[in-house]
Amino acid sequence: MKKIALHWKILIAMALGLAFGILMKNLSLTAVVIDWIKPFGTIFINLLKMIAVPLIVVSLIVGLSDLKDISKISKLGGRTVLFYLCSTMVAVIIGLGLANSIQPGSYINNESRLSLLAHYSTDANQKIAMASSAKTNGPLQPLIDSVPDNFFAALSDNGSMLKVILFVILIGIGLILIEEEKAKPVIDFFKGLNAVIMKIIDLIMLFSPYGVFALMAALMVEIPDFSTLGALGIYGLTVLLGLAFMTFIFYPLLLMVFARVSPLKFFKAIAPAQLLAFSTSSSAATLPVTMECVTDLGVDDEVSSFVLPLGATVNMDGTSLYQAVAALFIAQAMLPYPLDFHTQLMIVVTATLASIGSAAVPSAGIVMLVIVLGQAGIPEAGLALIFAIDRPLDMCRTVVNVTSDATIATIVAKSVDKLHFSKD
Ligand code: DAS
Repeated sequence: MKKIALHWKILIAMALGLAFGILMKNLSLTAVVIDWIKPFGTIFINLLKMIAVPLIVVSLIVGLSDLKDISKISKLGGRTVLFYLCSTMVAVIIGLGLANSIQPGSYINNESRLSLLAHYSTDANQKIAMASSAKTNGPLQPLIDSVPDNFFAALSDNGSMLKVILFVILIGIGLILIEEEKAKPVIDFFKGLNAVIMKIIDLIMLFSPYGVFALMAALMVEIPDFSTLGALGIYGLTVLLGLAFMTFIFYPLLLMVFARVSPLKFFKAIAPAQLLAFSTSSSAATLPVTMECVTDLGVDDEVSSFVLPLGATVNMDGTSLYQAVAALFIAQAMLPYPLDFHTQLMIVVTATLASIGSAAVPSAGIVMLVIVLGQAGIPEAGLALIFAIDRPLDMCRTVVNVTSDATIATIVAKSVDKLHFSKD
């Protein structure tokens, strides 16, 4: 209940922040908001940026070390991870496709864009300078750039997240390859640290209604007109369009092709899990109900008890689609040049990996978005632009995360003949 209460507090804070910002703007008291309210929004964004790198490092190591069991259940493990990775990459590519064609960031008029840049100029100018220098490198520079020469230096630079992720993946592989008794204490340490970091995220989220209020009020005061609000609305619709495509086109196709299962029956069976995912914004909180729903559907416990917990940890199609759209929206809104193909390819890789590292808790996706933005050279300050409307999108993308897990559990069950699904 606490999580749902926080839910509504955040949505109410959004509305109050919007009203308060407009009121202060009309009373010509914008300086009060900028000096006394906006700092709480900046602090909130900094808290999210603070926890992002420790979260990706620890949750990736824990996620990868869970794969250690997979080598034992080889007939399930390989195809499960393959389906998870493919569906996540499809989600990112759909997100990029929609964001490139709809161009939500272009709906911000130039005056608002300049004002956004003025408020976030240091961050944006740094990225613009980095991007122009990067242009002069050779074609294999990205490959060189993904190998850290100093892991700890990479940890301190959001632009080197792929270096951090590569090193962490090597640690995970090392943990899988060494003897069980040597790996266990290390895995237990990281599992404990993961629990601590999740608790820190819980605490940060307790502050989120105040942070969202401040961000929304500051946004209303700083933007010269409502074109930015309109652009935010189109950004939100772009995310929802992508999530709807995944839910009503992509997964039904997968179910019909790979499991010969009627999408109608499937959705009827998993509706309770989708509703809980929508109201809690947490795949982890929804997991017990997701397992119940797929069992009722006919998926054998042996499959669901392996595929779903892994999916709740490493498979977040809704989150990765959202991260792709959000990254492009911020780039379109704050950078004076379009993102080239290589940078967008980088987003596919980082968003896929970031969604593996995203925790199954509310707002995990926007915490991990820091990784995607940093690696793609997009100003992280843009988080302030989108955080104000993040919660409703989190509710929807969590539904997609859960739907994807249930879809793939059904397909894997069918592939090992553990699906006792009555045909239509
Ligand atoms: N709320 C996360 C989940 O539980 C998803 C996200 O934050 O993107 O799946």
